Amino acid sequence: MFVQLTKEVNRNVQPNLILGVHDLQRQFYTQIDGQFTCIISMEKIDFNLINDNYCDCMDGSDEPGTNACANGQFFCTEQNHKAYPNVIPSSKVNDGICDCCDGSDEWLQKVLPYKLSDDTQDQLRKYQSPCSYRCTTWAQEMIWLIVNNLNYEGAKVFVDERFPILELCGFYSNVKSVPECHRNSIEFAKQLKDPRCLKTHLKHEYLPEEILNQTEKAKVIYIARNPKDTCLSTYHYYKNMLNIIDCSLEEFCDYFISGTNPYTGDYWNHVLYFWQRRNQPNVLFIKYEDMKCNLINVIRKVATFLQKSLTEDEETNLLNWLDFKSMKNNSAVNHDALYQKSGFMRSGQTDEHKKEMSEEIIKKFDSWIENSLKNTDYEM
Ligand SMILES: [Ca+2]
Ligand SMILES: [Ca+2]
Repeated sequence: MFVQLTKEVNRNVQPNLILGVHDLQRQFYTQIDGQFTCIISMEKIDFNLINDNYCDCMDGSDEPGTNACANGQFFCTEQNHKAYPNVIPSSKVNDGICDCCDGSDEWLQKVLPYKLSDDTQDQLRKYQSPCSYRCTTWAQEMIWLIVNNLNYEGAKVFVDERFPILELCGFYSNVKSVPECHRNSIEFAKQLKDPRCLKTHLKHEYLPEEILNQTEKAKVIYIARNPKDTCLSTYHYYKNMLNIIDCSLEEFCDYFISGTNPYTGDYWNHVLYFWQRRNQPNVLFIKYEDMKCNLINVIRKVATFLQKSLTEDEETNLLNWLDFKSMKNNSAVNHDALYQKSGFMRSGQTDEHKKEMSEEIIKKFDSWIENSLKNTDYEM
């Protein structure tokens, strides 16, 4: 049962039109003769009524990105995270609390009249809008736990405080509302005790020379992801979180392929630099897609690389830790109910680009990939 809100509403609050949509439902949000067909209740409405902050469809499907429809659901822009919810009730959209780890549910950046101190927010693990990016990855969590001898108690601390992302101060240095580990990431990393875990997306030229020439004892675990998915995820992050771009996906793909991003440089320079050094004793090269297919295998590789040995029980516990959170938070049950079928989340985890990129973009990518890999032994 879906109920239209009768309160006075402000139409035409327009977020990104496709905000709040599950990857597998994006295909429905295509304009045909200026109209949109409600997904389940099938009424035809004007396309401009999508996300205009008023519930027009009986099934609520015209308001994926707002809280206008009762019983609606909002899908976070980043839908691949194991430790955070991927879908939340619409009532939590723009309520001033960051529910999605990428903050995409708080696109109005509403500031609540009461402001909890940063310490209190940390303690409660509840963060107020404007949100900072808090998504983590399996990799960050898994590596930290292996390095720290499976210290599950210590793993309750916000992951970016345990495992800072070096470049974030470049984006957040003047933003008071984000935690210290983001605003002042380099200084924050300096004061951590050994063994330190540091994460970065920066091109290798920006890394300390000692790491690259192996004179330091530091080890590098490099995680490569399919360039199309990397491009898509970067697009959403820059557009919806950092708000530093305002272009179409197609334009961003051209930019990605051009290799001129000042932080990451050319994708293939980035990946192939470490691929060619994958047999060095201080480098472990992993593909993101392998983590999805065979996590236990990757856990074993990482443990061996870090000279840790895990018993069978410890391996199982670690797998459960990573998996338990996913079971608890990814709302698979909700998805199954929504699609009246099981298994959607599983298929939605890889090759995300196929749902958002046009055939033309994919062709462009494919020929760029083929050309770039001509004289290499890299396998996609
Ligand atoms: Ca509407
Ligand atoms: Ca919220």
